[in-house]
Parts: sequence; structure tokens; C-alpha cells
Amino acid sequence: MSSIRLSDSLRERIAGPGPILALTGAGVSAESGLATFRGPEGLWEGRDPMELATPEAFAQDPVDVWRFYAWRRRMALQAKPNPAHLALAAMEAARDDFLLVTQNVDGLHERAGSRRVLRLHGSLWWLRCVAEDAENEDLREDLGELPPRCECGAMLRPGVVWFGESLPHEAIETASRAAHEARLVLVAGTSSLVYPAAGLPGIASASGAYVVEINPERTPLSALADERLEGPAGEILPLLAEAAGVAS
Ligand code: BJW
Repeated sequence: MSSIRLSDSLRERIAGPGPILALTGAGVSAESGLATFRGPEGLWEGRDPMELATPEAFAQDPVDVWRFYAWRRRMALQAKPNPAHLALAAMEAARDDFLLVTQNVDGLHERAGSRRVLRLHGSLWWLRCVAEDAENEDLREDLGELPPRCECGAMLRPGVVWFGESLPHEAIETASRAAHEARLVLVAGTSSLVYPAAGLPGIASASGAYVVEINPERTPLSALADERLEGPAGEILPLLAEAAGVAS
């Protein structure tokens, strides 16, 4: 039985009319067994993922970076959506003014049933040809010899967004617009350190939205949030879905 109690004000807001924006990060997949980036479990073979998730690392040693992403793909395939993913999918299904924006690349939101997902940082299941710069959904489960190759012979790279790279234009434009229009923003499982995603709750707040942070730890967003729900997303998001009158 959870000790987390939702305020009456939040209960009214989650069940009431007007656009809701949910922004998620790696913490929502933590309860599915996937490591976060900056947490204590975040190391891969003793190395900081942030040193591998860069264009510079890929340019220097593509096979090394591909080994990291091949491992991430295997972990994501083995993982199952948890109650946090399911609650978000249920809230989306119950109303047409609910938008999910995620920084995650693992595909667990879609596997939980979310249909309108704005992916800010790409997908583990997309590949991009370094020569043609065209992105394809990857239907191969096995990448074969690393690095995988495009039909044109050039290397393929993971279809994710690394530091210093632009986010998909349409996704960030739509997310910014949704932040301006949102009445309620749920920010779950992100350290709120990485921009431009971390700026979305601030945009929403400046436009009058009520911002709720769901995270066991404080982040740079905590001071701005109207309400903090301190605990795991897999416990708190189902409570919010229930308060919205939705079974997840
Ligand atoms: C739980 C939990 C549970 C645990 N329940 N919670 C403005 C100011 C300053 C800098 C910039 C700026 N604008 C742009 C920049 C530069 C840069 C940036 O933000 N740098 C900062 C770090 C300072 N941004 C970029 O380069 C972006 N591009 C860009 O803006 O292009 C234009 C431009 C370029 C250059 C200069 C200026 C403009 C691109 C960012 C790409 C980020 N890519 C990555 C890798 C993706 C591929 C992959 O997955 O491998 O995205 S980095 C990594 O961080 C990944 C994540 O999506 C992202 C965010 O991490 P997230 O999800 O928050 O995870 P964690 O681990 O940090 O946090 C987990 C949280 O969960 C914690 O708080 C836990 O407490 C919590 N938690 N269990 C709930 N059960």
C-alpha cells in the first residue's frame, strides 16, 4: 500500500478539462530494469554512458559505441513496460488532449500502448546511414557484425540524438507548442539536466500550467514545480491515472 497521497488540487486538475502534457525520462523505465544515465546503476562495463553517447566517441571508435547500443537494444527487448508506462498509456486512451513527450529511446511507451508519443531523442530501433543521412526503422533484431552497414556500403549509426546534435525539428516544435498550451504538466523520471527537453516545463509554467514533478530525487526542476511527488513513477503514475478515473 503506497504512502503517497495526492492533493485535492491535483486530483481536480488531473480529472478536469484541458490539455495535459507528460514528459518522461529514463527513470520511468528504471522499474523495468533499465539503467538510468546518471544513476549508480548507470555504468556500462565500468564506463560512463555519457562518454559513449557522443558523436566524438562514434567517430573515434564506432564498434565500441555500437557494442554499447547493441547491449541497450538487448536489454530493452528483454524488458517489459511497467505500471508507469501503462498508466500513461491509459490516460492517453481516455482523453484526446493528452500528449506524451519522451526522452527515452527504449520503445517501452509504445509497447505499453501509447500511440501519440513524441520522441525527442530518437529510438534504439532506428538506424541512420552516415552517408545518406536517411533514417530507417530497423527491423533487424540481430545487427550482425558491427558496425552494421547500409545497402550503399556506408556505416549505419544509431538513430538517436547525441549531445551537440539537433533534435527532430517537428518533435521539438510540437512539444514546445504543447508546453505553451498545457494546463497540467507531469514530469516523470528525468534529471531535468538535458536541454531543450529540460526547458519544456519552464515554458509551460510561464504560460500558466501547473507543473508536477514525479521523482524520488530532487532535480533542478524541483524549485519551479508546483508540486513534487517524491517516489517511484511506477507507484505514482497509476495513482494519478486512478484519480483521473482511468484504470491502468
Ligand atoms: C526515477 C526512478 C523511478 C530513477 N521513478 N524517477 C541550454 C543550456 C545548456 C546547454 C544546452 C542548452 N541547450 C542545449 C544544450 C546542450 C546540450 C545540453 O543539454 N547539455 C546539458 C547537459 C548542459 N543539449 C544538446 O546537445 C541537445 N541538442 C541540442 O540542443 O542541439 C542544439 C544545440 C547544440 C549545441 C549547443 C546548443 C544547442 C541534444 C541532447 C541529446 C541528449 N542525448 C542523450 C543520449 C540519447 C541516446 C541514448 O539514449 O543513448 O539523451 S544524453 C541522455 O540524457 C539521454 C537522455 O534522454 C537524457 C536525459 O536523461 P534522463 O532521461 O533525465 O535520465 P537521467 O539518468 O539523467 O535521470 C533519471 C532520473 O530518474 C533521475 O532524476 C532519477 O532520480 C529518476 N528516477 N528511478 C521516477 N523509479
